[in-house]
Amino acid sequence: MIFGRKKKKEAEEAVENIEKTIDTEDSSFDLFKSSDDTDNTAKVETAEDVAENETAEAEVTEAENPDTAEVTEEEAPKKEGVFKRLFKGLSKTRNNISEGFSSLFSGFSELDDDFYEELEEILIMADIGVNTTEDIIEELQSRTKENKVKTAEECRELLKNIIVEKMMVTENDYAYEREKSVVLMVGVNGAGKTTTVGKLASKLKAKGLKVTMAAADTFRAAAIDQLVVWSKRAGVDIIAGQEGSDPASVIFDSISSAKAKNTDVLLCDTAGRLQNKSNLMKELGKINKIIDREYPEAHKETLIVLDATTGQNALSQAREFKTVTDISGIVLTKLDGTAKGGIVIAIQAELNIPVKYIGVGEGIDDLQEFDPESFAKALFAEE
Ligand SMILES: Nc1nc2c(ncn2[C@@H]2O[C@H](COP(=O)(O)OP(=O)(O)OP(=O)(O)O)[C@@H](O)[C@H]2O)c(=O)[nH]1
Ligand SMILES: [Mg+2]
Repeated sequence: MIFGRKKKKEAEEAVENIEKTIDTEDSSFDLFKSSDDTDNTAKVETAEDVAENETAEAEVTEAENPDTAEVTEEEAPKKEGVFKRLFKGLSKTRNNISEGFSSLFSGFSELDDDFYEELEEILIMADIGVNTTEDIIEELQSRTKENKVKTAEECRELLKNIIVEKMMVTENDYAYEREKSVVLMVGVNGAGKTTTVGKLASKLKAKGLKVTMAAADTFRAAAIDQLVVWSKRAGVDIIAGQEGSDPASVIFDSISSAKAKNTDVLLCDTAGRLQNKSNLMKELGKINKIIDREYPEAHKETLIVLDATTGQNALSQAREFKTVTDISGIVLTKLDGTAKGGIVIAIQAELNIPVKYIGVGEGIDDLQEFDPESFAKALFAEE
């Protein structure tokens, strides 16, 4: 334990001050309602309650966890190349989309209306979305004209290029890795936030960065435990409070710890579900204010974690979050579990936010920086 009662008091006061400035009005955030929303009401408490709880920050380090090596070894997946993992992770989407592509490109001898109609159907079936599909088709029609392309087979490369151009991530989108930074993981429950914090911690550590996790989902004890397990797997430090403690004070303490230990990246897990949407938004607001005030020099990155298997619903979740917090990037998880991986294309084209990471499995190595070229290559079944 590194924080004494004096520090605790400081955190409580900081959080209290922030709370006073936050509007408590309810907003229309229906995505967060769930059938058991009322079950856990008593568990979330305010900053004042934290003192009574005597929140104990647990700092779990590699040294304190002798079983770290064991966990890593046991769960170490077979090392595979990044592209191979992506290729495998996209197999459901590829089966869906590329069989259509094959018959389209080999079945049509000329680029007539039927060709474009069939292409449109394939793209929409893969969840690329109506607007993005229309854009792609229009662009393809104009480029085939421009390049005097007459056969369907020649069209393939043009289509691939257009799809790659729709995806907007650049090297600059990972600039946070080169600065002292705070990464906030947000999203609805079950999207994959905690898992992504774990995978990302491991990835950043492998790049030689010093990472600390903040367990700011204090809503359920299981959420804290889950992140502690990931911290062991990734071999990084974690700052956690007890169940029911104030998430903003966990963030406050994590920032103090990150500064003291010269941490490069502070990765913050947040709750996906509270009693209701307004609590969740209020909590995010408090967390944001604490970061802005206590660590203004840090590069702030807010990643929204979206479950690709929820398809177009993921898009509306992102839109809702966008209304309450700045989002700098998207993490699209569970691409391995869907045949509609085309959502990757739709989501960035429609939201104008880059997909920075994709999840292609549950293992620690199953998070990838999003690479449009490799994605298109895997989609068009080229190995
Ligand atoms: N197949 C697959 N499963 C994933 C991926 N990412 C996360 N999951 C699984 O999705 C489930 C939910 O993930 P969590 O990380 O607990 O989700 P969360 O957003 O933290 O959820 P809450 O804490 O309830 O808000 C877990 O069983 C994960 O293993 C992925 O890329 N592929
Ligand atoms: Mg979680």
